This record gives sequence, structure tokens and C-alpha cells, in this order.
Amino acid sequence: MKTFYITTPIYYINGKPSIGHAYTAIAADILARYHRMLGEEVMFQTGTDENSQKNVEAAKERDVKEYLDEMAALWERTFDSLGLTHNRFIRTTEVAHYNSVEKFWKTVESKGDIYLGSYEGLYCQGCEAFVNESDLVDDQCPHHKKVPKTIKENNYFFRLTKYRDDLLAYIDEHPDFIQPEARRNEVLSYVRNFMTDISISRETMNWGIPVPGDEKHRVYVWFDALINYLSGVGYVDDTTAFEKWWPANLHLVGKDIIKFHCALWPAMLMSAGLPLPKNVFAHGFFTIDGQKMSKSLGNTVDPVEMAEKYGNDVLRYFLFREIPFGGDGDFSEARLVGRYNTDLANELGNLVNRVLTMTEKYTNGTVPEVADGFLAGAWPSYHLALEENRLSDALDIVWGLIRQANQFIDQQQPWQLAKLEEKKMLNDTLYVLLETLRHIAWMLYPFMPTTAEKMFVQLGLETPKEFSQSFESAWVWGELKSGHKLAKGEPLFPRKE
Ligand code: ME8
Repeated sequence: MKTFYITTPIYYINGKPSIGHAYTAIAADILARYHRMLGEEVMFQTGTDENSQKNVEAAKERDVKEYLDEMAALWERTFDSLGLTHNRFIRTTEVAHYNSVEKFWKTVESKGDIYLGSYEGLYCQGCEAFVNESDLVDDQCPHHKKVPKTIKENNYFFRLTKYRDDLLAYIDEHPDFIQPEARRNEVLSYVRNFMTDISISRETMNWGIPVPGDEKHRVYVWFDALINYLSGVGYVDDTTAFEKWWPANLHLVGKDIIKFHCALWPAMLMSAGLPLPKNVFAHGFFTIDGQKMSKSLGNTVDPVEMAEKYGNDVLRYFLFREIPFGGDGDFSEARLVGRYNTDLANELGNLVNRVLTMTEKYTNGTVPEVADGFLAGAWPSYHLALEENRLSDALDIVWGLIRQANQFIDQQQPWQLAKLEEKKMLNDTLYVLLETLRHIAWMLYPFMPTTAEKMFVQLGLETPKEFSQSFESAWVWGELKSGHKLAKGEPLFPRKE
């Protein structure tokens, strides 16, 4: 069976999840569900980055581990309540992860890629990274609006520059490795012109994973965090699982952490002699009503609140229809309500309601004889879009079908056909509409699983609980059998004021 391993960043838990964190996790869930729908075996991993000094500071006087346990549980509960279907929620305070980092460190060290040096530079706690003077605006980190600390320490360094040529060659030979294109160019320029060896330990910290063989140093949190992608799938304790899942098919990340994922991480893997992930996709950042959102700035939107108010499916739909995946965008509750009323209530909800009502009225709620329909190229373009992580494009394709179906009703005017007793044409029209709805439900499933399931129920079909290869046949035109009984339900999206 084909496998698909997809990851999100592991999140810092010095606060509760924001809509931005949920965004990446929901995107990963959409792709995970899509690949399950294709019949693939999926590993969807997310989790928490717990060895950061900012988590320690957030714990204040409390016992750090106790604080982290509580926060990790909160994040996991949030992801569950958002309906995410992750298979693995990894925490970097897990023993397996500690052991993985130790094994990885020793492997890289035995390659001669770690050396002791001294470092003086500016460190931004928010970024958990050294920054250059030239990165600052008014002496502050532009992302976190804080003056970075000057740090002078003896640290272990990773020979990142040793891999410069190999990295450039790899990125050149694998055009799909870094997406989208703009991010690829950004990484290339960084690797070519700015990349230096990087400090991978901290001497002055008392939280984090001890450096193997020199316990007074702690492993730098990014070097530790990236290894989660290995520890989660058995790097240190389950060879069979590791061979099955590694390399990952897709690391989904925000554009803020592209250098770590597309330069440091592949170089670390090259050093450890491990294959590279097939694809790193960086989505854009969105603002809230035009304002930058961040935990440090304190203007976050709570995804749980949004989901409780509008439902998970509506939130998922809005995020991936409104913000072109890969580009930047803006989140606004007013526009969410706008799209709810136009796209969901008027277009999708109305279509389902009209078709089922007419079928009840004209054929007593049974599916008429099979007739030819108008899906044309919808499936191939939908698959291609999702293969290329173009989530918003996939939704556009589905909405194209929804609009086409609504127009078809207006053109055919089934109520006129009934009046004129044009039975064959009426039945054909209804069949085409019902079967189109079934296809729309399948296409919506990864994006709006609850809505898709309601549509399946209304069409009198089983809901797709378990996926297998045989589902491919479900996407063939004409699978909705004539004589089949429908079960019209409540409107899917009642209008909101
Ligand atoms: O960077 N728009 O964790 P983090 C879109 N622990 N996405 C957003 C967003 C926004 N406004 N705000 C946050 C870390 N994100 C490290 C990662 S991985 C080995 C270690 C999302 O808690 C986006 O995916 O700061 C971004 O990359 C991530 O949250 C940063 O989460």
C-alpha cells in the first residue's frame, strides 16, 4: 500500500493555539484526509516544541514539566475539537525524542560535523535564533518587536557550510523539493550568500536536552525540534516503522521557518546519511483585519471560538477559500460571514436543498435512470491541484461544479418540464443533478468532512468511514443507482445575519 507521511511544525506552547497555528494543522488535515481517500496509508504528525526557553519563561514560578503537560494537553484537545485526524501527537519532552536527538547528535559528531567554538552575537528569544544587525528595524527584531540579547558563549557548532554545494545541487536537481517557487528562490539566495556554520548548543540554559558527552550544554532548540520528524516514526526504537515512513512526503510549514526546514534540516540529514523529505511547502502568513497577528503582540484569534460559533467545516472552508494557499492573506470574521451566506448558504446549501426537494416532488424521492452528466475534467484538475498543494484551487474547482449545477437547474427548469410532462428530460435532469451532488460530496470530503457526510446521508449513501482503493470506482459517473431512495434532511447552511 502506498504511504503518505505529512507533518506540521511542532508548536511552542507558551500560549494557546492561535488561528495561525490551526491554519497549518488544518491544511495538513485536509491533505491527510485526501490521501486516505486515495486509499493510501497516512501518517499525519503534529505536536509541541517543548525545549524552548520561551516555554520555560511562560511557566513562570510553576514547575516547568507540569506547565508543559498542561499546555500540551490543551493543544491536543484543541486539535481534537477542530476535528483533526493526526495519527501522532509528538512532544519533544518524550523519552523517545530525547533518545533520537542523542543518536542523531552522535551520528553527526562521528562524521566530524560538530566542533567547539565561541560565539558572540545577537539572539532573539522570539525567533529562537541568532539574528544579524541588518535584520533589525530600530534595533528590534521586526517579527517580535523586541531588542535581541547579546550573547557570548562557547558553543558547539554544526558544519552547515560544508553542505552548501550539496544543498545547492540538491535543490537544483529537485525542483519540487521547496514550494512555492518564491520560497525556493529565497532559500537558494540564503544558501548561496548568507549561510554560515550554526551554533547548536547553549551553555547557559538549564532546560532542554543535554549535549551527549558534555551535559553542561543543552542542544539548541531548533536542532532538537527538527529531529521530531524522525523520532515520531521510530528513528530510535522501531526500524520497521522508520523504514516504512521516512522520508516524509511533505513538511508543511509557514514561510517564517523556511530556512530551518530547507537549509539546516536537509544539511543535518545529509550529515546523518538519511534521505531528505520529498517536499517542503511553505504557506504564507495572514493578518487579522489587516493587522499582523502574533502571540507576542497579543492580537490573536482563537480558532476554537471561531469553530464553536460557525462550525469546523465553515472555518476550514473560509480559511482555504479566502486565503490562496502559499500566498499571504487576511482573516476577517465579517468576510467569513459573507462567504458563509454567499458560497455556503446560497450556492452549496441551496443546490442540495433544491435538488432533493425536486426529487421528492417529481420522483417520490427515488433516483431516476442513469443519464450522462457534465463533470468533464473536474476530477483530473482536482487531483492535480491537491497533488501540487493548491488547496484553494481545488475548492475553486468544486465551486465551479456547484455553480454549473445551479445554472443547469435554471436552464432546464424542471418545474416546467413537469408541467409539460417531459418525463424523460425531467428524470435525466434530476439524475444528473443528484449524481453531481454525490461527486461534489466526495470532493468536499477532505475540506468539509461533516458537510460531505451529511450530503452522503441525504443521498441515502453510506458515509466513507474507512477508505480503500475501491473508492476510486466511487468517483466514476453513474455510481448512484436508479431506484435508490433518498433521505432529504435539514438545510445544510441556514442563512446567518
Ligand atoms: O516556529 N499565519 O513554532 P511556532 C499563518 N516551534 N501561519 C501562522 C501564523 C499566521 N499568522 N502564525 C503562526 C515554531 N503560524 C517552531 C517550529 S518545527 C520543527 C519547529 C503557523 O509556535 C505557521 O505554520 O512559532 C508557522 O510556521 C508556525 O505557526 C510557527 O509556530
